[in-house]
Amino acid sequence: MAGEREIIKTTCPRDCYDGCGIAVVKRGGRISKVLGDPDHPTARGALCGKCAVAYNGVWLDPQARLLHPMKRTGPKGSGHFTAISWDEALSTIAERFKAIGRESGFDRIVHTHYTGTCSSLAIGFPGRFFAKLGATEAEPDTICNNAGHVAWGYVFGDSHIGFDPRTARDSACILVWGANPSHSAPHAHKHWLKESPAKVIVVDPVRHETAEAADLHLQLRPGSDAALAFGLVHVMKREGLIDQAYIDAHVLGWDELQADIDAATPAWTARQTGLKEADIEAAARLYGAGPSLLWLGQGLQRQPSGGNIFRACAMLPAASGNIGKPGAGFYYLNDSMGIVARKGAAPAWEPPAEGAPEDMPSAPPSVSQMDVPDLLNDPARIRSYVVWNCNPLASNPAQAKMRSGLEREDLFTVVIDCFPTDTAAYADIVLPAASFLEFDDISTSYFHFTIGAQAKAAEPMGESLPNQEIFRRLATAMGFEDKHLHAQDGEMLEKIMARSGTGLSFAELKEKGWTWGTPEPLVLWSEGSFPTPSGRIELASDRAAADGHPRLPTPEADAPPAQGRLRLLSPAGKWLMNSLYGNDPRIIELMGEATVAIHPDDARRHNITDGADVTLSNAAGSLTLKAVVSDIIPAGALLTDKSRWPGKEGGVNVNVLHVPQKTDMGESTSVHGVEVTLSAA
Ligand SMILES: Nc1nc2c(c(=O)[nH]1)N[C@H]1C(S)=C(S)[C@@H](COP(=O)(O)OP(=O)(O)OC[C@H]3O[C@@H](n4cnc5c(=O)[nH]c(N)nc54)[C@H](O)[C@@H]3O)O[C@H]1N2
Ligand SMILES: Nc1nc2c(c(=O)[nH]1)N[C@H]1C(S)=C(S)[C@@H](COP(=O)(O)OP(=O)(O)OC[C@H]3O[C@@H](n4cnc5c(=O)[nH]c(N)nc54)[C@H](O)[C@@H]3O)O[C@H]1N2
Ligand SMILES: [Mo]
Repeated sequence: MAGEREIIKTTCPRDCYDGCGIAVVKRGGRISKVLGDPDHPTARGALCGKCAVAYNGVWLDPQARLLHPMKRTGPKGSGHFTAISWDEALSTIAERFKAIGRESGFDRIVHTHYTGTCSSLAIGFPGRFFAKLGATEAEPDTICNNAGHVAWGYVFGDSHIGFDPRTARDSACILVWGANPSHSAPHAHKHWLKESPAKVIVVDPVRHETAEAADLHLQLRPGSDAALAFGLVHVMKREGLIDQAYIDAHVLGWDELQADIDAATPAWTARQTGLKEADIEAAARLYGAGPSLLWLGQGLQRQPSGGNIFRACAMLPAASGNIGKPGAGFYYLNDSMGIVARKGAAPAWEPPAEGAPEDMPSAPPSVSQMDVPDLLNDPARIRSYVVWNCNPLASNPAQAKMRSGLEREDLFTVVIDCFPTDTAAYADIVLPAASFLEFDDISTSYFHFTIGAQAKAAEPMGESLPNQEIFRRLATAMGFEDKHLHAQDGEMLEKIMARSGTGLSFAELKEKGWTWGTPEPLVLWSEGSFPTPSGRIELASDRAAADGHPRLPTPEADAPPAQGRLRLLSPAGKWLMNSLYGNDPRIIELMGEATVAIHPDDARRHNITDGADVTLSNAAGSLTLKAVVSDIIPAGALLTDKSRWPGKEGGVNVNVLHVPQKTDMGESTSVHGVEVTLSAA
């Protein structure tokens, strides 16, 4: 019926804390507008700026999307392809995989994936295929947050159970440490933080919008966070804000830490961090008095000593007993659905794989994303690179080395994406993925306890298909008949809902659009037992020691960069979602030219004026950006944004400078520890 208006409720599946509800407006059967759902508690009727633009821009634009399977016709990187049928694409891939398996073993097929879309089936189902194949996995979290996971695994036994944000109504203090909600969780910045009665403290080298709006901003030197954590606990102890009863019942290692805590006086901490003693004391008093929430950002652990920093920060809730009471808690990530279902171990995005045979090949060891640039250049270790749900040429470290590896004629590269990314230009075969507007799925937030339906609002564009359908077809092409590789979406969605603890079927969820996982706020960790070997919070960890780490967190701060060098931070920007949206013309306009913020003292020292072109260089590469002279960043540090499309920036983005140095724990990225020299271009 021409012109008839229809609203379809769905959920944003981006890798974002917010997890907004969406209202898709259709007219005459076509999507006319993608809006925030007015009834969704996070979205409140508005998408964030970037999604509002891109979901009504490139996501709806057939010119911008990948529409057909394609094979390469020009040199790698040229972007010359010709459309082929699904049958030809899948049989080409299957033949190459079988030949590689025969000649070298299936572990020479390396697949890399992350959170391009986070809805349950689209992110979880393809793993079944690669497990059956026996391919090597590039460890996904090592590009993002693995140091924090490993560290909090030692301390709390689980890094996927935090606090319920709804409990903030009972908080006196919220400490946001190394996260920038104004960019990475825009709705949490706008509503959650502003509406809670709590005082907000931000610990961040950058005076971002959330820091600007906070009651107290501790603008410390990057990498000095462990020293600050010890300093805060020192003051809490001095002021009688330690909860000895909680420690006696639930904490291991407190006594062993006393010498270091006593030595971390405000004067010492101020020297290590560059902060004022009075600010350190004020923060400790506010946090220690509680009830307090502690949010550790993913930016915080992207440092060479990110694991130690996380273990040091864990002392704050453990020592002050800010755990397991209304308004008190700590948070890194929430596996919202798993927590609600109280089923524990299996992540929510993993649909139950009934029908998986017992005789699956044992998985070859995964490789860290920090080793991928070298790996791609080593024909003995990799013959095929399969990229899905990520864009490594934009996001991975050592961009120049990534590119030279991708140029190898003998590397059979398959890229599955919705858009023709920089990485896709190097593929032998490109497969078009359907967008989240084009198939049913389930999407949760990793902050809020909301569970959302992803509802199909349009047919897949061109010949594109959802990830899960692509991998069912690939299984067929390989001759894999196992039932779990051919499970249908409807059946898997119902199974997820049956486990969800919400009591809803998928059809009911779709009707409502979204639901709270539980009607009332959850007070997490109130039982006081932790899934560690001792059942306590292990500030002292024998497991860490057995893995070659110190038994205890240490109060070290990173040394300031060597003479002439500066530390470059490249966290989440406002207009991109990792590299997503980097091809949207309006977004490109809104972002403007890529800039680097330089403190006035450093600018003077390097003879750089505001607006000048400057070149940043290190062993990995060099990059020219426009200087913004500003004290938004402390002296000794520089600030730019991550993840523009290299092809739109003359061939490189900030990751050309990203040295793949591994974090102290978890073999993860230490991108906020990158050091560069600075000169006028
Ligand atoms: N310098 C610097 N670099 C960084 C970071 C940093 O802080 N600084 N942060 C790092 C972090 S935290 C992360 S998580 C990584 C992220 O890095 P990536 O995982 O590479 O993330 P994206 O760049 O967003 O790439 C996701 C891709 O998935 C595609 N996609 C979207 N939906 C679908 C779908 O349904 N199916 C398929 N097959 N594809 C889809 C998108 O079009 C996009 O090209 O980047 C890291 N890189
Ligand atoms: N708009 C937008 N939103 C996003 C993303 C995006 O690209 N764009 N990416 C998504 C993804 S994949 C992720 S993982 C999250 C990440 O979101 P966040 O958890 O917020 O992490 P980052 O943006 O990497 O960095 C957050 C802050 O860490 C600070 N930081 C850097 N070094 C240090 C340090 O040494 N000490 C302290 N205390 N702070 C430090 C940075 O200055 C920055 O302000 O955001 C998600 N949301
Ligand atoms: Mo991330």
